[in-house]
Amino acid sequence: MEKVDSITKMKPLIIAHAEDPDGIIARALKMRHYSMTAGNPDEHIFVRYDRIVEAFQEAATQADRYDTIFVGDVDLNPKLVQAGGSDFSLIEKLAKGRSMAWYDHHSGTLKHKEKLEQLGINVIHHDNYCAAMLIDVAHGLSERLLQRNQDDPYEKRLAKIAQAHDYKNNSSEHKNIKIGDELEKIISLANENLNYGLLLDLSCALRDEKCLDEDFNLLPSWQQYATEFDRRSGEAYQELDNAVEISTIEDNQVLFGYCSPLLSQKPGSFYLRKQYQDQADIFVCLFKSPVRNHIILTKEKSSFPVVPLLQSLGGGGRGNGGGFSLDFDIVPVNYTSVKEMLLSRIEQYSK
Ligand SMILES: [Mn+2]
Repeated sequence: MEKVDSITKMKPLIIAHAEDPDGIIARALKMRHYSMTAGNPDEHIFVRYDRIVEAFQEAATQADRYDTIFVGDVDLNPKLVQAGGSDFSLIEKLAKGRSMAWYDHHSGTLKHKEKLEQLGINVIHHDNYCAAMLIDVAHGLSERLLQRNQDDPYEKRLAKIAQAHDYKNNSSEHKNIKIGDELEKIISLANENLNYGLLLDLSCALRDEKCLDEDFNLLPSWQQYATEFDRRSGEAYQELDNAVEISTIEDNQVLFGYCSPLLSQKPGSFYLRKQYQDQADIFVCLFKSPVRNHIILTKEKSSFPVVPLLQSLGGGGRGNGGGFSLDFDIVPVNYTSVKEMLLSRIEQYSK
């Protein structure tokens, strides 16, 4: 037993966002750096925003077996701050007596940077660089300090894919964005039914260079998932189009869509913003069960305070969008009341 424990202690516990390429690539980069060979599920916490507190509680139960914890691409939102009874108590429990680093680009993490640092957490935050890029830069720096100046082109490319995908706009079509879109199809398919095993397999395949070929196209064993997404997504996008409703609040046109969990989180919401950019200013994408985190985006140059609005709902984000969670499923019988609640909140923040 003791021997197993001492081996385990050398590996970090990785807590990273589970719902987009940045979070998955951030995990793969950490796994590569620490030569985490086996895909041991105990070493991995996959964070969905609608289950963020549960994810960090699970991390706290595992934490005794680790002396190092990494958090990647997770917004320290009000729900997470308040988890554990009093403000920061769950985070404090995780950080106590361990080395902990938090790589991120979200507003909530920046807002609480000082508090995290007081708890001994090393916060690596930048508004303009995604978590995977921050991790890649940090790894490059530590390699140089050890005078092992070996830039790894594969890792650099993965970080660039995450970066391009996370900062894409409606009009760009860079190859790295397209690769990110393909990865996102697999990630969305996995999240549709909380398939954390598939997310771990994907992270391991990215670590092992077994997901993409030398031109960074998906290898057949992974392409099959993207193909399945494509086969089913047409109907889901059509269903989303059929549900679109637009309301006027103050000077803003507010669009609502009711979306299949297959298109969680960015595929559905980004589709609405792109498809209806001439008809609305604010885009609310509400998801069907089991997804309980819902996305609100604004137009790219909008001055509407979308992140503060989301934070008032316990959620958060960065730039022109983010999400908030409800502790119940949105179903046809409560859809209208959720919509009314959001419209009144949007009205408050429009003034
Ligand atoms: Mn992310």
